[in-house]
Amino acid sequence: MSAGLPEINAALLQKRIDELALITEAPPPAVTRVLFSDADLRGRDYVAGLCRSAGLSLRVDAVGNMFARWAGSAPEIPAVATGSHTDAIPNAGKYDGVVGVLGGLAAIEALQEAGFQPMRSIELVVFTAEEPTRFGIGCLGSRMLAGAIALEKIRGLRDADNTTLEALRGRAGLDEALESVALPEGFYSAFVELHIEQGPILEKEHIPIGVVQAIAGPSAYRVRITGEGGHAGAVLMPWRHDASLAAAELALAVEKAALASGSPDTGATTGKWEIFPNAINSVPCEALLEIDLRDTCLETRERALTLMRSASDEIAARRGVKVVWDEINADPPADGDAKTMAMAEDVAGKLDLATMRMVSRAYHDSLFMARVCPTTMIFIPCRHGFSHRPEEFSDPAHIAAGARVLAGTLARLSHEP
Ligand code: HGY
Ligand code: MN
Ligand code: MN
Repeated sequence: MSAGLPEINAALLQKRIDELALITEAPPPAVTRVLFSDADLRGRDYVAGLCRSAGLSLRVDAVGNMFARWAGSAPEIPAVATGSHTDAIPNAGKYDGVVGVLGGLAAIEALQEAGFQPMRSIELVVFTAEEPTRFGIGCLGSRMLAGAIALEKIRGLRDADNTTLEALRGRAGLDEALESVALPEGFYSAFVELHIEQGPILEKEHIPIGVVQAIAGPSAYRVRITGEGGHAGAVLMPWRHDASLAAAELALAVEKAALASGSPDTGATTGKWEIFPNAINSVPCEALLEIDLRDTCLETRERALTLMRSASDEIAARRGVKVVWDEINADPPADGDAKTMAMAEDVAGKLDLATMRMVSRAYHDSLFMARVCPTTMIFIPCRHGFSHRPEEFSDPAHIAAGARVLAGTLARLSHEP
């Protein structure tokens, strides 16, 4: 073990990433595993099987978060946790989330094989629904673990087919009370998540390890625009109240507001559009938009939102349409824990791996785990920064290096008093 740190079985880790990628609703190389879909459930089973073979004890909570624990010599004190997610948005890649789950397992197995004996137990967490695809809200599982969402809001969640979370989790055989999900105070002593950067910086700088000092705070809004429909020929242009054109103007205003926020970290996307009746010869009477707005700074995020809302009011008045905004979620940013960041940097240094401190503009389960315990993330490069697309790629050597730094960090944290 050079630098006293175990080697990762990089080939086995890559093989598992490739195997999990074939459990998908979409034709490979795309990966799609939406919460509680057949692929999502099979993906969870695949990971659970690997965890059992590694001798970890498994627990699944009422909303599907999965916990695989390696008992330490002091099982009664708070454990150290790592993990990420295996769900994937439509037409995604095979590394987002998966690197943190399978890389976390590989780190535990490497420590086991090296004869390491943890004092604090080490627990791998597979968070349910990090992606917002099913219900429009991200980090559902980690949000609930942190007690960061009201249970009546959870019970009110419905997907596009009007299916409730309750019905879906019941079908997945999860019938414990939702009240049992939130973790008790002090349940974990620290959390470290391994993840691809989902941006181009590490690759550009030729740096193999990023240590995340801040995670952008996400917010999401559902906007319903109601105009007047009618015949595409008979309704003359000056008489129209076309909901889709109001939506188009609003989407451009969303982009303009993000660019005018005063912060380079403001990101705004109108990623979901539905037009009704969506017929070529009918003036659209309704438009439903979902807007994703995020920033590392709450103040500039709020500034962008204020600009969007005033543009929305102006468009509604000028076009004679009704615009209703519903907030889906609005979460504060999170900071990386200084001690845990320094520990990960020290481990990387012992492995002669250069590091850089980073901001994550993608959100992660770490955003909510930071409310539960000291948290940081370890980033690895991904090619051209591509993510949330089938071309997503991370070099097996980078994945193994990230898992090795994670193994060393978990080992240190497990012996922290
Ligand atoms: O959208 C995000 O930042 C994450 O990938 N769910
Ligand atoms: Mn993602
Ligand atoms: Mn992710």
